[in-house]
Amino acid sequence: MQQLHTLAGKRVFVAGHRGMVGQAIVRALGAENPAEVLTATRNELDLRDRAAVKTWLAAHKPDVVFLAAARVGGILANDTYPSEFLFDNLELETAVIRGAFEADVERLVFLGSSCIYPKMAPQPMAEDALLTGPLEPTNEWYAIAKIAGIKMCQALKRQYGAHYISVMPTNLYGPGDNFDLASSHVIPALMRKAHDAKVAGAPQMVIWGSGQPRREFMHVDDCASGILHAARFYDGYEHINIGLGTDVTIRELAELVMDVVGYTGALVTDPTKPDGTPRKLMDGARLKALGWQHQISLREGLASTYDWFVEHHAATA
Ligand code: GFB
Repeated sequence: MQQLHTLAGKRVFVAGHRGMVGQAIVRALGAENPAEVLTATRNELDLRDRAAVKTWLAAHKPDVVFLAAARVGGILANDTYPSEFLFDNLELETAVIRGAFEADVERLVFLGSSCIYPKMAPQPMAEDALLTGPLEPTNEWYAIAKIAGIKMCQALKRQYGAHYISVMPTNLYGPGDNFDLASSHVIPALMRKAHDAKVAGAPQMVIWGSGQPRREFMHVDDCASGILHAARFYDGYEHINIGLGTDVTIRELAELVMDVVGYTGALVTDPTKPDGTPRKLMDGARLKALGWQHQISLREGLASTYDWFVEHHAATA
């Protein structure tokens, strides 16, 4: 496999290094021998502020940028705060992607999400399913912002030949995730619910929706390795999926989480909460053809994430 770009010896800016994916990219970058990994906290730099980002990039001169910063959240947060999910992400993408280009950043990797695909996209979802049908209404605001980010990279590539690419990870989980029940994704929510129910000796725990939707879940360290692989081996105009090829129902996931946590109560569904897209399974053939393979099974990943949760959150739960 021919390596197109190197990270070795480069000044690499990870935008969003405090988030779950940003943290995992920083961990994974260690093995790539970059000259320096650059980061900026939210207090140091508001990534939505185009002038501030421009000044920061001019001062720090990165060669490579990973854009892992975004306003993100689970199905309820997306559904409740459409304005923030749309505006914050558009502002941040414009400031960082356009700013990087103006600052002569040679390589940029923009991170999106599997929700960019139409609600009823054929499964598994290949890259060319983009913009072939209506989006899932609970997260169309976030999806539109992420599609715009893909288009920003494509516009700069088409007009100026920029080596800017977009990678679309499937649903992620792992250490550093958000475990707040109102804003989190399903895995941290179920982990917290099962843990709290176990500690309280509660007879049951509740899952949102019907339990029937299917999702594909990837450990964030696998995702970071896929992102770095794409950074080195992919320079296409189209975005590239990062998936693993298997999915489970939310009920199956809940049962697996309960098993990992050691909670033996009953499982109850709450039909007043949204199901979202019926199925989201990625076609990861493009990245696989470039020699990448995920390593961490769902059970193994859930077990290590639960260990992390117990160490970092459970005491305050
Ligand atoms: O992870 P999640 O919030 O995101 O929900 P999406 C996945 C499924 O789990 C939905 C169900 O069918 C939820 O109804 N679910 C069951 C729960 N119990 C719970 C719970 O306690 N908390 C949560 N959060 N879900 C998001 C998008 O969609 O996925 C974003 O809104 C983004 O835009 C992200 O793309 C990856 O997969 O439905």
